[in-house]
Order: sequence, then C-alpha cells, then structure tokens
Amino acid sequence: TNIFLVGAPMDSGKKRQGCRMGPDAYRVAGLAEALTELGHEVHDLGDVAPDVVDLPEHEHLVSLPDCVGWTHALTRVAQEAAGKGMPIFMGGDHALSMGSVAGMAAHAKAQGRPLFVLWLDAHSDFHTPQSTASGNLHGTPVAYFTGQDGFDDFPAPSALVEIEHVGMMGLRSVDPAEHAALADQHAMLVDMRAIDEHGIKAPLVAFLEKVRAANGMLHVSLDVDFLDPSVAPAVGTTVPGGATEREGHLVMELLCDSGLVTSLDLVELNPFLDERGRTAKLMVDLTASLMGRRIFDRPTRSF
Ligand code: DIR
Ligand code: MN
Ligand code: MN
Ligand code: MN
Repeated sequence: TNIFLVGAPMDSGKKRQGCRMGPDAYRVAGLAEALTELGHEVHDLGDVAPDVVDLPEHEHLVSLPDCVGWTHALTRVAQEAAGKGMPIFMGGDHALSMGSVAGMAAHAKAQGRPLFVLWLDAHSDFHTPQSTASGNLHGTPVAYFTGQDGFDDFPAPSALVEIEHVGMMGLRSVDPAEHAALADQHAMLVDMRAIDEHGIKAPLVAFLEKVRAANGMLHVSLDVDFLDPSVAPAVGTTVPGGATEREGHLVMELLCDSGLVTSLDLVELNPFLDERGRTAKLMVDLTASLMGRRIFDRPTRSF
C-alpha cells in the first residue's frame, strides 16, 4: 500500500496541552520504519499547519478559531492524500477528525462510494458546540461530520457521513447530552459491557459486513483512550476499564484481514504524559497490526 503520513499537531481541541508532540513521537517510535518493513511504500508529508481564519475567540468553546482553521486545512490535505493512497493522520487531538473525516467523505463521494467510520474511543464525541459542557471541541467531531446542527462557524462539509455508517467501540464515558442525541439515531454503539459479554470480534465483523455489502470505504479513528490506561497511559482523558492490548491488536488484525480500511487517525496521544514512549510504541504496533504484521513476525519490544 502507498501510505501517506500526515502530521497533525493539533492541540486546540481541549485545554490540556501536549498532543502537538504526537506526530514527532510517532516518528521517533518508528512508525514509518515499521510500515516500510511490512512492504509498504511510506511517504511522510510532514506537519500540516492550520489555516488562519478571521474569527474571535469564543467565551465558552476552547480555541474555536484554531479548530476552524485546522478543519479547513485538514479537510483539504485529507482529500489530496486520499487521491494518492492511504492517509494516516498522526495527531494531535481528536478535533482533527473533523477535517480528516470530512476530507475522506468528500473523497469517497467523488468515487461514488459511501464512507463508513469506525470510532475506537472511550467517548462518543457526539457533542455539538451547544451541548458541550467542557467547551472542548475534541468532544464534537462525530456530530460535525454526520451533519448535526450548530457548527455554523465551521466549514460546511461537502459530503457528510451517514450516522448509520458510524460504528463506535470501547464506549464507557458518554455524557447525558450525547446519550440523548444518540438515542434516536442508528449508529452502532458497542460499549465495554458488550465487549465483555460478546467479545470484540462479533460486533466488529457485523460492522465490516455492512461496509463490504455497501462497497464502502472505511476510516478508522483510534483514540488512545480506547485502550485501558494500564497499557496506554499517555492520554489526558484516561477512563479505567478500557480495551486490553490484545483486544486492540485483534481489532487491528481483523481490520487488516477485511482489506476495507482506507484511512486512519491516531489521536489523543500526549507524549508529555508517556512512560518512555510506551504508549507511542503501542500505537505504532497497533498500526503495524492493521497494516499486516502478524504475531510471529513481531519484533521483541522492551522499555
Ligand atoms: C468529554 C471528553 N466528553 C467532553 N471527550 C473526549 O469534554 O465533552 N473524547 N475526551 O475523546
Ligand atoms: Mn475521542
Ligand atoms: Mn476519548
Ligand atoms: Mn437506535
């Protein structure tokens, strides 16, 4: 596969700083090398910068002008990269997915194919700028790219993702307003209890069958906090009770087997909170599993 690494050092989607160091952490942890070793052709496009927009700061929403500028820039870059190969967005916080997904949706539309989104996250990120209590826009991307109301300051996406084409896995922190908004929608919602009871494979396979039946493209958005904090501590919004390291790899291995994934976000890594690169390396290893690494091919890893 022709892979394009897109650095998106976006740190504006929440108050706590550090995600801007994410792209370089992935580079230091050997993301490009791991993918090259698997036989892929890897191009690092360097880091994107946000567009400059003429918008005042908002009294409640954190860094609104910056978030709007990033969305403009990343939508454009995503569309360009998708035309050449498979983009991997190295975040950066989860607000970057407003741009990455909007760009991929535009690309898919131009191909005459629907875009599906697999959201691997403790959180549903389905707030609107009106419903968010924290003011942190990294809690809003799914509402943005599915066309919910209230994003007037943001670019209107040229293509939306249907909420029926969204699958969320790993949920264990959904705010009341998000829960209410999701209740009358038809996204696939797989919370940690469902994973405990049925395993992670069954719901994922069901989702992938839907993607295949629709000849869809599939964007995967991997938030570090999908994983349990005991294996992935470098994230500002840890929630106990997350996916294990093996559950993470199994998801990636099944996605690899499906051959359906056309783009990937790696988001919310905060290297400032990491333990000697441990979380960055795990995210690189998960990406390697997605791109074809098998158990018996794994390099031994130490800290
Ligand atoms: C929370 C945090 N729901 C908020 N969202 C996070 O601030 O609205 N998403 N951390 O990954
Ligand atoms: Mn998230
Ligand atoms: Mn999260
Ligand atoms: Mn429903």
